[in-house]
Amino acid sequence: MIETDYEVLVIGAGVAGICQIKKLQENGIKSLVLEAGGGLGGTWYNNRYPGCRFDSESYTYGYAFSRDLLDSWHWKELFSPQPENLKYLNFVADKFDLHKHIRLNAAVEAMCWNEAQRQWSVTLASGEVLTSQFVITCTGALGVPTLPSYPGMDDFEGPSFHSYNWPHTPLDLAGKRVGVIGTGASGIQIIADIADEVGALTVFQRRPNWSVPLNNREISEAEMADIRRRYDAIFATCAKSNGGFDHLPDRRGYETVSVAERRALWDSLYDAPGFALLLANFPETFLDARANRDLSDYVAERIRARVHDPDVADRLIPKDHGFGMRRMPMETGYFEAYNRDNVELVSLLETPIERVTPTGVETSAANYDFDVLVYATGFDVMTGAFDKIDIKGVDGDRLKDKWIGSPTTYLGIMVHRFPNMLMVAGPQSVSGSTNYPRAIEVSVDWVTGLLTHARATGVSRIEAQSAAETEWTKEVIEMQENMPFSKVKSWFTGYNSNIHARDAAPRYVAYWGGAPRYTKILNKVSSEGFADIQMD
Ligand code: NA7
Repeated sequence: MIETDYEVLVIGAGVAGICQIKKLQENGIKSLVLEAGGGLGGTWYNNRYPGCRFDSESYTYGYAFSRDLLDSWHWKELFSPQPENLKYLNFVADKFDLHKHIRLNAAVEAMCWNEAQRQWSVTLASGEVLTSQFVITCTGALGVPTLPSYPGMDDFEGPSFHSYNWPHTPLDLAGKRVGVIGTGASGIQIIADIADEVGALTVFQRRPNWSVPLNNREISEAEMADIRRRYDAIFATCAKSNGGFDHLPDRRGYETVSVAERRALWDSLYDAPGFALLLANFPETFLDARANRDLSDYVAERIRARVHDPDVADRLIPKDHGFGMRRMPMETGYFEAYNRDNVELVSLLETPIERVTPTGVETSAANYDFDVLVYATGFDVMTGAFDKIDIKGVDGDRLKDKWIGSPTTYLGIMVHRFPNMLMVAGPQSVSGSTNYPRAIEVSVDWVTGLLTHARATGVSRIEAQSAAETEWTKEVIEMQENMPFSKVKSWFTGYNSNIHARDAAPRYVAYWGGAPRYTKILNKVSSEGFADIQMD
């Protein structure tokens, strides 16, 4: 029997929620996780598409909070695939006996702040209402998929779905005619993975993305033993890196090294694992327009060398943004897929989709027939999960209304007039811009520290002050505007072409000041006794 009064309700049992409930239980806080899905794991429970895997080195993605956990898990690949990642998260829940603190199939529909009782009423889809002193949202960054609005989408006769909703039961694609719309991180993983299995694959690409090899491989027992010995050093590097990765930039100075030396570095980074070419490069290649052009030219050359048809290669090379200026998908054999006879690239910039028909897709130039149609068309990022819940704070103010243009927060963790609501990996935190779990653990510890502080000092209501929220949001905007990609439309800058209101202006949904700066700010706030938070 689930009790109705909790000290803390956590929403979401993904990477953040699992970590958060562990820390709450450790501190003896009466708490429960409410998870909408039929299993824990969040992103790694939901995304079941072929080719779905980490772009972060696996050993930097696992939790760092327990030495015993680090010592008992073997990452089998440098970039672990979805089924293994889900297994890992279940392993964590088993190991720390967390399942009993997670309620599945418990979608939260509404949350209402009760000022007199100083508590939240949380309404589930079933109609059940739970009350809790605090709510911690762990609702994830990319969990609300968005579809295009082409006429006829409902008429397609075969299976059609968003990449996030890929069927959980096996879908046999052998010999099938498959259409994939979208070439972001998800689309690129799918395309490369299924190209040799399907009968015919048609890729509908709007704006091409820069993409470089993931360079995945297996991790042997011996290498894993070595990783375990080096864990402290690995996490120390992640803490120093702006993106929270095991890659640090080359600070020799772009202009001080010869063209041949730059080329040698780029050749080695192109063949190195993960985001090396982006993060272990000269910082100037990201920050300085000329250096960025040089690197973009280099990567374009590598693409041309891999794609046999020069026209196809040209269509795959971005012209509207430089290397690293949008979230870069990582690939394994993606460009080679276009050398296959059964794979065709359709550029929607040249021939846009006009409608979906019962048998396929009609562009301005041709009709394509499919057995299966996949929409890898992205997400309502960062704020989407909040908009799905009717969140009412002081005097019934709606969070959705407050965030209508762009969100405003204090540290990406609290919102003025929404007392006792804390967000882990929320909008304007550093999570959206970094290696997710590294930032999550920092936020979870901070949030848990705040709650234990409130508990110890007999505080029952905490609220970010309005001025502090304004200050933080100003910092978030400033950091984004300083980014060389601030004018490039992508989810990094809060755009989504499939949501009318999110296609006109940038939104400030992530903190771009880097993980070290963010951590330093959080530490300062807690060491100074949370001065910007009203506590009573
Ligand atoms: P992304 O990165 O947002 O990519 C979505 C892709 O879908 C992108 O290529 C879009 O083209 C394309 N798209 C979106 N809407 C349409 C319409 N209406 N018509 C045609 N093409 C469209 O989402 P992903 O799922 O790939 O990756 C999300 C994150 O998951 C990723 O960043 C990682 O953090 C993990 P566009 O570029 O907008 O022209």
